[in-house]
Amino acid sequence: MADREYTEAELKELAGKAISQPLVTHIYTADPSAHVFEGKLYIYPSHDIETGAAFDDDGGHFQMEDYHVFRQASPDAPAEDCGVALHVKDVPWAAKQMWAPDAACKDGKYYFYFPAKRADGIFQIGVAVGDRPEGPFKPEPEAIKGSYSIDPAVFGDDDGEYYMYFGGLWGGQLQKYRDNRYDAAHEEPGDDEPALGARVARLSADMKQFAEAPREVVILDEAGRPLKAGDHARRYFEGPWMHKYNGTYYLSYSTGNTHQLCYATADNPYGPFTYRGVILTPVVGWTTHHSIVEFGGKWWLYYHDSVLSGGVTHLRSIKVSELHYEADGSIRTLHPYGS
Ligand code: FUB
Repeated sequence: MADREYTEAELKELAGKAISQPLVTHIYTADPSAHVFEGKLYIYPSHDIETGAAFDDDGGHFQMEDYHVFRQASPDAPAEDCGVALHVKDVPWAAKQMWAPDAACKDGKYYFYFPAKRADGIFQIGVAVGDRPEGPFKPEPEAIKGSYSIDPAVFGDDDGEYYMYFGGLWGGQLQKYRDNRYDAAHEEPGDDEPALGARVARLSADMKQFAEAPREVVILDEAGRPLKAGDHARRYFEGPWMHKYNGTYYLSYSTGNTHQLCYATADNPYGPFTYRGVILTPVVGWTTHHSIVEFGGKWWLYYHDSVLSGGVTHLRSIKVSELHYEADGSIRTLHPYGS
C-alpha cells in the first residue's frame, strides 16, 4: 500500500473497504497516542500541515508546528478537539518539526512529551506540564538532558515506575547514535549486523528527566539471536509503544520502509524482547504509527492512514480498531482495508 500513488477510484475503493473511518476530519492528525484519563480516552496526535516543504528521506515534509488533544467518551464516540495544547513558538529550545508526542499522568499532573528539532537540526525530546489531560501544557525551558531522536512513548508500570521508549531511524536520526553519543558519520549497521534498537530510560520521580542513561532495546528472533539490520520486515524502525497484557510486556513498533506494525514480548520493561508478529499490515501512506489501550474491557489499536488526503503521506488521519488477542497471548493481525 505504502510506496505508491493511487487513482481516485482506488482510493474510493480502499476507503469503502477500510475497517475504520477517520476520527478527525477538520484537520489532519497522525501518530495517535491514546490513554484513559478521568474515565475518558485522550488522544495525543501529531498535527499534520501542508507547508510546501520538499519531500526527502529525512522527513523534511513533516513540518508540524503545534499539537491538538482529542477526547472521546469511548472508542466509537466522536473525537472532540480540545484545541491547541502546545505550540513550537512557546518552546524555548525547539525550532521546528513537532513530531509524534505522548502523555502520562502522575499524582494529578499531566506530562506531555514531544520531539522537535533544535535550531542546529538535531532532534531532542522535551516535556511540558499541565493540570488537565487536554492541557494547556507549559514546556520546560530545556529539552530532557541526554534525550535524542524522536517518538517518545511513556509507559507507567504497576510498581509506579515510568519508562520512556524512544527513537526513530533515518529522519529520526537514531542511526547517528552509539552508546548515547551522536556522530554524524554513523549510519545503520550492515545487513548482517545486529539491528539498532529503540531506547528506553526510566524517568525521574518528577517525570522531567531520565533517571538513568538510555539503554538499547534488543529484539531477538525465534532462535534467540538479535534481529539483523537487514531484516527490514521485522527490525525496529520507529514509533515504539509499550503495554502490558496478562503480566507480559508488549513492545510494538513500526518497521518503517516495510510499513508494518509489529510486536515483540518480554518479561520485563528492558527486554530482551522476542519478535512475535505483525499487528497491522501497511496502510495508505509511507508512515505507520500507533498506540494500544484498554477501554471498556476491550483492547484498541489507534493508528493513522492517508486515505482522507488522497494518499498524501504527510497529511494523515487518525483511526481506531478493536484488537484481539489469541489464547496464547499473540495478537491477531489486522488488515486496514479488509483481508
Ligand atoms: O509524524 C512524523 C513522524 O512520522 C513520526 O515521528 C514517525 O513515527 C512517523 O509517523
